[in-house]
Amino acid sequence: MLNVGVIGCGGMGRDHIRRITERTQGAQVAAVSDVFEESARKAAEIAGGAKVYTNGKDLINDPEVDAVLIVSPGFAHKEDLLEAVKIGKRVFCEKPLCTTADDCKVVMEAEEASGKHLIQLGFMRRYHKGYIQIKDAIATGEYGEPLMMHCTHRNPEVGTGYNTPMAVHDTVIHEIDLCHWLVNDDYESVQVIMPKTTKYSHPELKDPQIMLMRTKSGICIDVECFVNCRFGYDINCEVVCENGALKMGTPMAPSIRKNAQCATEITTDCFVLFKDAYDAEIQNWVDCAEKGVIEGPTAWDGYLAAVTADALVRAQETGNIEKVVTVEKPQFYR
Ligand code: ISE
Repeated sequence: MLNVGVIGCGGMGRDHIRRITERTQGAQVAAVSDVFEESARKAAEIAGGAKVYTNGKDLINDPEVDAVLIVSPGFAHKEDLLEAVKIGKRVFCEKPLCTTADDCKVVMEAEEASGKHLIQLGFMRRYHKGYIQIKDAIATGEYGEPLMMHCTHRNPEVGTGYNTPMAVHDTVIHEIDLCHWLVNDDYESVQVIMPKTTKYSHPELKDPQIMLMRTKSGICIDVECFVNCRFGYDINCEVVCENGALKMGTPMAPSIRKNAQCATEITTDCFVLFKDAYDAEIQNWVDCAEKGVIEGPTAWDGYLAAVTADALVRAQETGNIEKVVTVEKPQFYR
């Protein structure tokens, strides 16, 4: 049984605690921590009475904690990641790895120096069946080389605190990770095109946006990001290859005929659409602990996502094509 310590007991933290307690095989939540003690106590109850900490460092160093799950706000990740790596503890960290590319690099270098693969990053879409089917189909070689990708990332609405850069950091960050993983390539440059803004937006948010990314081998990716689309949480992906186009299947939902209409429901909630993916990523992380490996997204993926996101935010401001400049991918992550 893997004893997991969870740092961060907000909504997402409680969701992971519930998942591990109710659905994950071979793991249990042994300790939780939150700067707000009351939040930690409430979360500990979900796990049937886990130990309570108000400091991530103490939880990480608890000898009864085998592995750590970091679900605190992004700005707090670096310190806990470095502490876990220092003592050789496995850690699952929700996105982002850190809030700046420089901090991501520091964490990546610390992991490399430890000589052990310890960090998995929470880009759960890699565990979604529809994307796995596309990746497997590309790998057969039957469709030739991927040339282009068309993606949409639509949210029904966002709060008034959501601004233009958040379309990159909060939303398209998923496609940044997913697209390079699907085609096994890294990014070379990005650009952002701003269409007419919807009346449902506000002065701090340009919505929709079209984000363009070019990979090193020349694959061109367009992502329509539209976070006030009003009609649903609508995620689509098509990879156009030399001998065929692979479009992700729509979620399994009945098509209902009524009132002279034929309709299929679109969910409005990302946690509903990706529930199975979240379950699968945590199960995979737990299963891999026994083998001492990381199969999911790594600290390199977190670093690449941060550098690419920075370039996209620059492109939002300049309207130019912006280069994605990373350090060379270390042998350790190849
Ligand atoms: C949120 O953080 C997510 O992860 C959702 O997948 C995304 O659609 C939403 O825009 C983000 O705010």
